[in-house]
Amino acid sequence: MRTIRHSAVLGALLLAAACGGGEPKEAAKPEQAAQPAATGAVIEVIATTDDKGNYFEPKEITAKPGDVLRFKLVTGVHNVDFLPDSNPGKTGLPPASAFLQLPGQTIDIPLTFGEGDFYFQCDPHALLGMKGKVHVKK
Ligand SMILES: [Cu+2]
Repeated sequence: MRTIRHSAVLGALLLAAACGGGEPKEAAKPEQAAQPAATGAVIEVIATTDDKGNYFEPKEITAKPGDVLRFKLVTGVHNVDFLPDSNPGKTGLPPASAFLQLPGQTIDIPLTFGEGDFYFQCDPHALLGMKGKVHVKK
């Protein structure tokens, strides 16, 4: 009788040890579907085409983790892509966005993928220099 009870207690302890200590895993979030949490600043970046070319303005941004980059179309057809090739070693990058086609349309990208320098581009105009960088630091 005593032995059985001890085994049960020991088993429970082992189970607790096995379950404890792990990092809680974050559930996968739907990409760009949810409204960003209103904890950070919203930083507007325009995407436009004019006689200077195709460009983001500003093209260099400093932000904090949790801020939101709001890309807003002025003219032209543009997207936003945090290309993995331009961001070696970075994880959790957002997927390439859909194309903005209507003036005033926006895409919000919450800066939830860590600190550091992150490079983005408009895919069809990257070779024409439509690129930008966000420096994310607490
Ligand atoms: Cu473009």
